[in-house]
Amino acid sequence: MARDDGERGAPQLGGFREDVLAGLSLPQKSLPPKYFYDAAGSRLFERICRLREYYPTRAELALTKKYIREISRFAGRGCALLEYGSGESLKTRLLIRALRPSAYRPVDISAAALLRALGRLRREFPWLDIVAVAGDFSRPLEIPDFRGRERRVVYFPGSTIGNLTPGEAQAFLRMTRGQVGPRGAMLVGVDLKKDANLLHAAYNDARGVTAAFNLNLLARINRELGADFDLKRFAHYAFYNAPLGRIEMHLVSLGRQSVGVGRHRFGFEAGESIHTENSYKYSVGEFQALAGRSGFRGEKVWLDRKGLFSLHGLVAA
Ligand code: AVJ
Repeated sequence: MARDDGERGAPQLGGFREDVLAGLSLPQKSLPPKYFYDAAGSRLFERICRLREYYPTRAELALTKKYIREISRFAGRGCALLEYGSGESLKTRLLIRALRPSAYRPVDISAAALLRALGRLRREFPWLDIVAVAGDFSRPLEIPDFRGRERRVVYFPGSTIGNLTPGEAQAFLRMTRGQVGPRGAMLVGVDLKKDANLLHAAYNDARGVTAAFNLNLLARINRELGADFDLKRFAHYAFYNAPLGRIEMHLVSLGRQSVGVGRHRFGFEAGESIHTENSYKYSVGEFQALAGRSGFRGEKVWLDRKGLFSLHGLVAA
């Protein structure tokens, strides 16, 4: 299990406190989206996935169901399966049923979400060798018993890769290419470029669940780092930045104010924002080109019926 990022005390390189202090000190204040997923945030994200406006989850599930046989054939039955950002592992259950992997290694930053999923998976697949890894996959992680004789396949669904800049995504794919080796493969879920109004609605739902998810980051900083963010004085703001091909989420200060985080203070002008997330969207060609610069070759791509979401089958080049 990975170390506790919420731990108080001695500064840790890249820990929650250090990342928050560093992010709030930047000219454009920003916070890493991986910190959304404490227990409350993971539950809010699961609610987002059920929203009418949030099409990615449904589209990816639909295409996975529709093409499950082809997807399994691509990955190869009996492979060793590593999953990044497994969360609820909903689509994974379909995949495991069809693929019958020899081993399954779910990795997620939220130990709470991982534990909930783990109980279910163990009950549903008593024959499967599962070791869960709670950790941050933005850095190389030691995965127990992953390098056997079987073909190694990494499953990275949900368009989590959209949180990375294209440069970071390329580095991440390169690292994964090293992990799966020359016979390995990768299945990556990637949200597609589409009408900006549809994108906008998906990140500005009528019920305000996405707003609550975004604001929970400040609540978490209050809870874990002894900060005094007034949640009523920040507002959720999400828009599609077309030139950069990404949704940006921000928390906008509703007035001039100052916020304490431990012994530190941060000033906010009215309208000043904290950039909390990027969610990059790719055309099929754009993503295949990115994979091609990362030691992979795009061999397969599956889309849902409406062409909203893509699942890429990449093989080591
Ligand atoms: C989990 C990163 C894929 O970018 O759509 C959902 C997170 N943020 N609504 C996304 C998210 C706001 C989601 N990812």
